[in-house]
Amino acid sequence: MILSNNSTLAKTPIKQVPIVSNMDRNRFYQDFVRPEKPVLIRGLTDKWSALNWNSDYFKENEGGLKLAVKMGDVSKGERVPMLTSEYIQLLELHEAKLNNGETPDNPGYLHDVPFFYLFPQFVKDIEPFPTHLFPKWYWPNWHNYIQFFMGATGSLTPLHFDTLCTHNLFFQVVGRKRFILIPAEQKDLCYMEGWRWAKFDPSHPDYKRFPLAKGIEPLEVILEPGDILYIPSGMLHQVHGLSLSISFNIDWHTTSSAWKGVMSWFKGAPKQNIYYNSLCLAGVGGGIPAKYIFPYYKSYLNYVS
Ligand SMILES: O=C(O)CCC(=O)C(=O)O
Ligand SMILES: [Fe+2]
Repeated sequence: MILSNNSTLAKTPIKQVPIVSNMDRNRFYQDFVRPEKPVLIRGLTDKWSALNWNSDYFKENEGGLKLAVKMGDVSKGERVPMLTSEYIQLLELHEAKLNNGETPDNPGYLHDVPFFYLFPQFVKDIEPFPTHLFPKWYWPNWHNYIQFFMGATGSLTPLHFDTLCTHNLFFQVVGRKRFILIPAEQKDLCYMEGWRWAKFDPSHPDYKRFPLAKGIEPLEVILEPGDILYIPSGMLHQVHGLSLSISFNIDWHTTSSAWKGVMSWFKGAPKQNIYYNSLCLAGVGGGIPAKYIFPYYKSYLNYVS
């Protein structure tokens, strides 16, 4: 019997990001940062009390400060101010409706907020923190560089790369997320619109509209609570919330990625990027301590989102 030719047309399974338990500094830089390979790291956050966060705990500790929740497409989006505890309650209600078979309205996405800078009272919940994975320049007040995400099942961040061409360590705290990653060198196959967002959607590929995208080689990974994902500088990523999810990242530079960021001026990066990347280069590469740079860099934490 001749096997149906369809079997040869079946999509090759998407490549998975390697998973390692534990990571020391030398291995991280040698095997992953320098060769720009993504990796999922387990076993470095086991002691975090943040893994048990809930809405009552936020209510007791947030001190009345409201954060901007993005409505609609996060790459554009209007913002609505909300208490963290109010928003998490809204998310819990949303999840209950989904479990009930209803189709609730999109509850918005708390996206890219400098949460631990605004609420240092929560820092103890993410200690001990694996600072050994970061360049030493970031060690004093490491929590100031964190950007925070809280969202519902079905939350989506469309395909993009991080605007300063930073490396990214992404921490999953509550719930699960799926990442699709595309190597930086394949950016031009993704139909970029503006500096960093792509028109191509790797989870619903439309090869008629985007024929060049047939050439991309995506990777995939699902993050569980306590997981850390390393995304190399310039790598594109699309992010799907698979449940109610709380996560955060730190975007950080090495001397070499900060240079790349400064030089991105010649590839069409916005001029503010050159300002922030020059500050990082002066700090990480030039040895100027963070306490002198941070006051100028701080506005990036609101600019990025
Ligand atoms: O978690 C998300 O929805 C987006 C994450 C992201 O784009 C990032 O960490 O750079
Ligand atoms: Fe990103």
